[in-house]
Amino acid sequence: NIPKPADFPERNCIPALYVVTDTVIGRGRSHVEIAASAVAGGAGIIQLRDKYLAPVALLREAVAIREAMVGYDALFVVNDSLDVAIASGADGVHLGQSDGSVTEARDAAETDYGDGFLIGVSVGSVDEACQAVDEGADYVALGPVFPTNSKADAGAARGLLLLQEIREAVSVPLVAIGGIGPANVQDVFRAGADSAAVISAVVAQDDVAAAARMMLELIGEVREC
Ligand code: TZP
Ligand code: MG
Repeated sequence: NIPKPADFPERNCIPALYVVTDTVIGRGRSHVEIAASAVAGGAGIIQLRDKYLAPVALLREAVAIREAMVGYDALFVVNDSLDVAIASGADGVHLGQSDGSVTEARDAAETDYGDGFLIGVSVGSVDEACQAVDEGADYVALGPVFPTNSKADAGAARGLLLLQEIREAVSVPLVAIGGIGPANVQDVFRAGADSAAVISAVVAQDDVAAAARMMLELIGEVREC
C-alpha cells in the first residue's frame, strides 16, 4: 500500500517527514536499522545516502532497506545513484545538481517503471528549482535552509525567504533540508514547505522512532492538509 508516485506531483501529496540515512551520524546504526526505525516512527520517505560505499555495497543496502520497508506506507529513494535506485527497485532517485539530468533518469527508468519513477532534485535557487521542474522533477529540495554540520559542502544557509520564493515559483512538492529540528520545523512549513528532510534531528537521536514521532507531532500542528 505504498502511495504510487503517480499521485505524487500533486502538492502536499509528499509525506511530511523525510529521513535521510547516514551511518556516520547514526551512532553505529546501519542504514537498514535507521530506515526501519524511522518508518516505524512514521517517516513517509526514506533516502539512502552514503558517499563512501561502492556501488555494489550501496545496492546491497538499498535492497535491504526496501525489504525492511515492506508493509510500511513509505517511499524509498536512493541518493546520487540512478543505477542503484533502479536495480534495487526503489521508488525513485534523488539527484544533486551534478548527478545527471532528470530527463536521462526518466528515460533510464522507463522500461521498469513507466512514468512512475520518482525523481527529486536538490536546488539552491529559484532558477535551479524552475529548471528542475521544467525537466520533469517530481519534487525539489532546497538546502541547506539552516546551518548544518551534516554535509561538509552544504554551503551557506539559504534561509526561509528563499524557501518562500521557491514556493511561489513552483507547484511541485517542496522539501526543505538542512539544520531542521524540533525548534524550527514548524517554520519551514509556514514558509511553504510540504516536507521536512532531516538527518541529525532523527538519525542522531537515542531513539530514532521516537524522534520521528515527535517531529511529526510538531508538523501536524501547522501542516495544512
Ligand atoms: N543536503 C543539504 S543539507 C543536508 C543535505 C544532505 C544535511 C542535512 O542534515 P541535518 O542534520 O538535518 O542538518
Ligand atoms: Mg548527489
